[in-house]
Amino acid sequence: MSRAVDRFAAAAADLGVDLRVTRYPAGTRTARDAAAAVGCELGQIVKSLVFVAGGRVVVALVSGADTVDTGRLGAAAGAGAGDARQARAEEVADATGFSIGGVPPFGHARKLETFLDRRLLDFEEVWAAAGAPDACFPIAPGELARLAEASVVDVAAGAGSGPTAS
Ligand code: 5CA
Repeated sequence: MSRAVDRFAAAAADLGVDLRVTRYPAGTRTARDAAAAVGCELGQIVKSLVFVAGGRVVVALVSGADTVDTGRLGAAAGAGAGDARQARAEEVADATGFSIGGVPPFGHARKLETFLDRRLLDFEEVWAAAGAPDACFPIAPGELARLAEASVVDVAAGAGSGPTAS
């Protein structure tokens, strides 16, 4: 588990950033766990969710308070609306190199197209997983978008002016 955090820290260092990773013995596997451990709002936790859209693996970074509208994500990824589904656990591990609960927002085993939901920009600081289900780091959302080379889009259910979630 520490190895995964080291791998993520090395990936961040390769990008020229020195992130402040904190380990939480109580665990940060879910967004709720992470918010409780960090002591921040649920909305400030970044969920790094992996999807398969139009046959490609993509990453959606969304607030812990939100869910992804797969129709919007599919459209953002240029797949047919509705042609996006959440990746299975083994697909997540294969594409990112990390296990569910610890998947970081960047620094993946393969370069994956990444979308950051605009709602995250409402916060000054957000917290994301750092490779393991007990490790998180704080970051300004704009900096997160830059490091993840993410497109800023409205993919949260109910967000923005996209099609209504069914
Ligand atoms: N460490 C926390 C906060 S940073 C974290 O990683 N949260 S998360 O939301 O990004 O990761 C958990 C997510 O993994 C869940 O929201 C859920 O969408 C997804 N997930 C959980 N179990 C499975 C599974 N068996 N297969 C695919 N996805 C899963």
